[in-house]
Amino acid sequence: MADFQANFRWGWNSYFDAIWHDGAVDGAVPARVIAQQRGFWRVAGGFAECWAEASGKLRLAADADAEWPAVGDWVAVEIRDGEKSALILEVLPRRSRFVRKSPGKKVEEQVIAANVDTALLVSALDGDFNPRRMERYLAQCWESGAKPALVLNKADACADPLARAAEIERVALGAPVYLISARTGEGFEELEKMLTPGQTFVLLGSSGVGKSTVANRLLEESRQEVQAVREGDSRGRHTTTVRELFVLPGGALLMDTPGLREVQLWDAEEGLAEVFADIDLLAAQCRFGDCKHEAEPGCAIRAAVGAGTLDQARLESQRKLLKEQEFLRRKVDPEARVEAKQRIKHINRDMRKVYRERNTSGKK
Ligand SMILES: Nc1nc2c(ncn2[C@@H]2O[C@H](COP(=O)(O)OP(=O)(O)OP(=O)(O)O)[C@@H](O)[C@H]2O)c(=O)[nH]1
Ligand SMILES: [Mg+2]
Ligand SMILES: [Zn+2]
Repeated sequence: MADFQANFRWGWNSYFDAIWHDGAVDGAVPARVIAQQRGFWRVAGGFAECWAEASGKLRLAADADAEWPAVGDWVAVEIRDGEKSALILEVLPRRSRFVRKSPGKKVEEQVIAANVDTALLVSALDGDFNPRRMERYLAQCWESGAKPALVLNKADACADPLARAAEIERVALGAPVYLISARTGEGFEELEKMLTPGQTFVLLGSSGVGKSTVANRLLEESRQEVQAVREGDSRGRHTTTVRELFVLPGGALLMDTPGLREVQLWDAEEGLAEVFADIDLLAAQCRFGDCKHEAEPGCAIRAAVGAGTLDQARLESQRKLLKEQEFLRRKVDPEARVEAKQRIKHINRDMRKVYRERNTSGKK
């Protein structure tokens, strides 16, 4: 019998409880993957924590990258050597998953964070601020099944942080925006209110935006290494190299991640539709159904750009991202793509519904 009480500390909930009872593996206990290193996974649960290996059966079954355990996954493990090591038997179905293109030439997806409830999409208000990049993160987030929260860090290093926040609000379309400084602690009270115990959060963003500094402040200790950004362009130095899941003093779970080099959108068709919902709504008002928003009369999009209610850059950003999607689609095996999509689809829909309801009821 698994020690569920101890698992709640690691984010166990009724969703996984139901799955566990449906197909419980004999003699196995649930565990959460909290770190990963070359063929080993650090797992935590009712038995404290230890390093685990993949069972022979899992090795055989996991032919695609995305089927291997990822940080944040709940797995069924067999405990060995008096809780000194474990064997991972299977990966429980994921509630949400952040994917990216596998490194290298292979066109395959790789899971970078699993079972995240809310993604903290971090950007910094120093030299490297870029709302267009935020759109990519948002698309990826909507596609993952996690909710987004936009975090603007380094408020102390910016002459007009409120103007920047207003700029991001236009991209956020209702997702909460937090203005903070991990250096001074400004804005952390608000941020911490959102970090509900038992919920899983991931810090995502480019290198140098201060993800690990935020993590350290939330952990109330210097657990993660931090390094100064480059002088010229405020870019980071890729200080954090592994993904790791921590329990915060308040009971929420937080994953720090290495800075993303470039967000390669992976199959984010639905995510993109969410991110640019404002543009699609406008397009529905164009006189012609097949309006290209170029020189057609009665174009609602051009009118909005002219009136200053829609940023031209945002419009271009949408086009660029859609083109990228089209490119990927042509490269990926269509059958694998459909299968992967169906697995995540219903989860996505439910999450968005919850999110919308919350949004309209005025809560963050
Ligand atoms: N002025 C200012 N500097 C900050 C703030 N937060 C972080 N920094 C600095 O930004 C630099 C990068 O911080 P990190 O926490 O290492 O950034 P990171 O996002 O974890 O970077 P990677 O691990 O490379 O992805 C460090 O010099 C931090 O001290 C802040 O709120 N204000
Ligand atoms: Mg870091
Ligand atoms: Zn138009």
